[in-house]
Amino acid sequence: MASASRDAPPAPVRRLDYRPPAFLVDAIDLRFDLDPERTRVTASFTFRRNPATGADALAPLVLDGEQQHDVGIALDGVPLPAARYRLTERTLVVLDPPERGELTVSSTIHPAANVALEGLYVSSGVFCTQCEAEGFRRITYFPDRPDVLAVYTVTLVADRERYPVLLSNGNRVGTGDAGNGRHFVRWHDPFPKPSYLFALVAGNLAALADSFTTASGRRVALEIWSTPANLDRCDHAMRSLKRAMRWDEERFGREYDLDTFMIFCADDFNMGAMENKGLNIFNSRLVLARPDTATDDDYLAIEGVVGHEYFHNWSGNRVTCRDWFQLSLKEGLTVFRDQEFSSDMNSRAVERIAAVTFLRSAQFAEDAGPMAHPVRPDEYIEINNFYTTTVYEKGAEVIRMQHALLGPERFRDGIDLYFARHDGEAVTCDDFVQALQDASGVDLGQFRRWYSQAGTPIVRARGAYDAARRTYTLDLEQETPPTPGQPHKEPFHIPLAIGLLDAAGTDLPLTLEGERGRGPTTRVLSLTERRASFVFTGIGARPVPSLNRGFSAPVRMETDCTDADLAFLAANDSDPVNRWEAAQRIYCTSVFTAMQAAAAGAPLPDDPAIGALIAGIVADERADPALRALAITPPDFAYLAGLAATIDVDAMVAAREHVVRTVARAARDPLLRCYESLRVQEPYAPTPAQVGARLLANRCLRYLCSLDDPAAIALATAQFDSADNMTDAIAALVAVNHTTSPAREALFARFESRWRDEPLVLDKWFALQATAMRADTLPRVRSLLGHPRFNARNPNRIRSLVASFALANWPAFHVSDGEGYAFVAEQTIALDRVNPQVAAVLAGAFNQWRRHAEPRRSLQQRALERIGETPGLSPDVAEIVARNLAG
Ligand code: 0A1
Ligand code: ZN
Repeated sequence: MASASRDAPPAPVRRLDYRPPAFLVDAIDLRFDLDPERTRVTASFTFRRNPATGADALAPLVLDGEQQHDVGIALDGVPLPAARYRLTERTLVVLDPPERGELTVSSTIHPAANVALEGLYVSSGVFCTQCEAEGFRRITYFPDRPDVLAVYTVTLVADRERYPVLLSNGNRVGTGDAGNGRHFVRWHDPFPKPSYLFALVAGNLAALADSFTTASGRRVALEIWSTPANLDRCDHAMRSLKRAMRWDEERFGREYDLDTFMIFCADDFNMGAMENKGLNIFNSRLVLARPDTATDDDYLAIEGVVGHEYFHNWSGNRVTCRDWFQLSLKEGLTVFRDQEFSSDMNSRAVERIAAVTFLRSAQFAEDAGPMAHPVRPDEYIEINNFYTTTVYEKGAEVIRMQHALLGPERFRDGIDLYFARHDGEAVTCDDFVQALQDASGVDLGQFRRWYSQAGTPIVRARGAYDAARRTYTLDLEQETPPTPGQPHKEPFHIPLAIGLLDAAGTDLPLTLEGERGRGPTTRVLSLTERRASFVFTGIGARPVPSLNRGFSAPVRMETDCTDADLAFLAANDSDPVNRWEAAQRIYCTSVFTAMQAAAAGAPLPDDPAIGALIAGIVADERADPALRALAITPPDFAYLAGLAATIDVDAMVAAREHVVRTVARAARDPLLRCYESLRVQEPYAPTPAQVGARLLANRCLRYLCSLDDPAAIALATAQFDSADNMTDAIAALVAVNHTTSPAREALFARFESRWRDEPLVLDKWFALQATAMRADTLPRVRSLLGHPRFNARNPNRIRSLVASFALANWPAFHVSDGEGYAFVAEQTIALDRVNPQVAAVLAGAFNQWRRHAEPRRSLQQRALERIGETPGLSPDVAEIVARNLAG
C-alpha cells in the first residue's frame, strides 16, 4: 500500500495561511452504487465563484481527492477535455473554470480494502463512513474543507438482500427498485453542511425505535441501528438520547431540527463517535450495554458520549468551524456541554473530580511534552493528531472559565447570541468569544490568550494574616513554563474561585478591602497580572484558604498550606473538589517522601498520616460513598510523573505501591467493614446511589487485595462468583490482577471461557492483562496477540491490548531493559501500514521521553528513531516522531 504520497509527508498547514474558498458549492447530489469491492460514486454539484475573494478572481477550482480510480469529469453535462483539468495525487484542478456551473465527477473506490477506516469502509459486513476531518476526499472529489457548506441529496443503491437498510443524513425522500436485485433509497438534508458531516450506512440492520416530542411540539423519530443480535443492548443509549434532547432544550434552549435522529453502532471505528448530521456513527463500545456486559463506567460513558454527539447538532453542525485550527470551537464547547449534562444527570461533584483527574493526568502531560499546543493550534502536519486533550478537555475548561467570569445568566445570553448570530456559518474561536463579550459586556480581551498560548500556568499563593488589622492578604503569582515554539508567555486572565475557612471549618464571608457589606463565601478572583494581592477584611482569626475551588482554572497550584491545613481541608472544606484535592495532596506527599527514599536506596518509610486519613474517610458513613471512593483513590502514575522534576520509574512505582500497602495495612479493618456494609442488594441499575456504593466497595476490595492476603483474595473470588453485573465481576479481576495468587489465573480463565464470543467484553479481559503490574506481562501480551479473538485490524482490540500496555502500564512499558519500548515501536510500525490514525496513538506513548532518567531516556529515544527510520511512514506517525525528536 506504499505510494508516493506516503513517502513525501505533506508540508505543515498554518493557521495564518487561511484563505476563504475561491469557489462555493450550494448543493450536491451524490449517487453511490455500493459494492464492497468496487463502489462507483457520482457527485454532481453546482459551484460559483466566492464573491468574498476579490483578489483570487482568477483562481482555479481545486477539489480534494485521494485513492480514487477511473475518474470521469463533466462540466455542465459535457465531458471535460484533458487540457481543461489536472489530476494529481491529492487534487483535481479545473483550469479556467466558468464563474458558475455544474461539475459531475465519477470515480471508483474500494471500501473492503479500506483498513484505515477513513472514508467509506466495511465493518462486520456493513458499509459505513468516517469523514471528519478529511475523509470525504477518499469518497469523491470535492472542496473538502469545513467552510464550504452545501445541501446534500444522496441516493444509495445496493443489493436488496445483503443491504436492506440504506441510511444517510437528513430525511428519507424516496425509495424504489433499481433492477437486478438492487434497490435504492434517497435522502435529503435541508441544512447546508460541510463535507465532514456526511455519512452513509448500508447493511442488514435492525433498529430500536422510539420518538421524542420537542418543546415546540414536533415529533422526532429516534432510531438506534445495530446488527439484530445487539438490539437488546441499545435501550440505555436510547434513554440517554431522550434525556440529552430534553436537557438541551431546558438548559440551552436548543431544539432538534430534523424529523429523524439516527445512531448507528460500528464494530470498527477509530475514535469514540461522530456527530454526522442526523446520523451519528458510534463505536459500538459507546452504545451497547446490558448489566451483565457493561460496567458502571461504560453506562456513564455512553450517557456522556450520546449527549456529546447529540449536542454537536448545534455546537458544531448548525454553527461549524471555519478551518481545523478552530476545532475547539466545537469540541471544547461540546465537551463543556456534555460535562454539564452528566453533572445534572448524576453527581456534579463526582463528575467534576473525574474531569479534573483526567485533565491533570492527560492534558497536563501533553503540555509538558513535545505535542504541547494551544487550544487553537497554529500549525499541523496531520490534523488527525490534533484531536487532543488540549483541544477537547482544556478547551472545555476555557469555556468553563468564561462561564465563571460571566456567571450563568450572562453566559447563557452569550451562547444564545452566538447561535443566533452564526447559525448556518463556519466561524472561529474569536467569533465565539466576541459573542460572549458582546452579550455580557465583560471584557474578554486578555482572556483570549487561553486560545493562543500553550502550557499549564503555575499559580503560587502565599497567605498572611494580620491579627491587628483583622485582614488576610493573599499574594498570588502566575508563571507559565515555555512550550515548543513559545519561549515567553504573557500573563493569563485566571478566574480563581476561593474560600476562607475559620477554625470550625465554616466558610467566612469574603469582603475585599474597600468593599462594603458582607461578601459571598466563595468568590472568583481575577488574576490578570503576573503578581497581585487581595486583602480580605473582617477576618477574626487566621483562616485556612481553599484555593481554586471547583478547579475553576486549569492551573497547577503551589501553596504554603501546611500538612495540618491539608488535613483540615480534607475533613472540612465545603467545596467537594477541594476536599478531594486536599486528600490527594496528602497522598502525593506520602508517595514523594517514599520516592526519595527509594531513589536513595534507603528503606521506604511507613507514613502513619496517610493510613489514618484513609481510615477516617472510609469510616465516615455520613459522607457520600462516591466521594469517599474518589478521596481514597491513589494518584495515578501520569499525575505523579507530572509533579516530578525527572521521572524515575523504579522509585515511583516502588513508592506508590508501598504507600498503597501501607494504607491497606493501617486501614485494614475499616476497609473490610466498609466493603461488607456496602454490598448492593437491589437489581442492577446505573443510578448514582448504586454506582457510588459499588465504587467505594470495590476500591476497598482493591486495597485489601494489594497485600496478597488469601482472605482478601477469597473475598474477590466470592464476589466474582456471585456477581450479577459486569461492574462487580470486573472489579474482582481488577482486585486480583497484580497479585501472584493462583486464584488470579483461575478467574481470568473462567472469564475468558464465559465471554470469548463477546468482543466488547473480551476487550476488558485483554486490557486487564495488558495493565497487570507483573513481571510476565510483556510475554503475556505478546502471546495474546495470537489469541483467536484478537484482531490486529480492529481499533478496539488494539486499544485494549497494545495501547493499554503502552499508555497505562508504567512498570511493564518502562521495564528497564527497554523490551517494552521495542515492543511498542514494533507494533507502531506494523500498525502504521494498516491504520495510521491509531498507530499515531501508540507512537504517543513516547511523548514524555525527555523527562525520564537514564537509561529509559536513551532507550525511548532509540525506539523513536527506529520508528522514524521506517520507510513509507504515514504523516500521522511521522509527525509524532518528528516533534519528539526535534530540537
Ligand atoms: N467529532 C468527533 C470525534 C471524531 C473525530 C475524528 C474521527 O475520525 C477521524 C472520528 C470522530 C467527536 O468529537 O465526537
Ligand atoms: Zn465532539
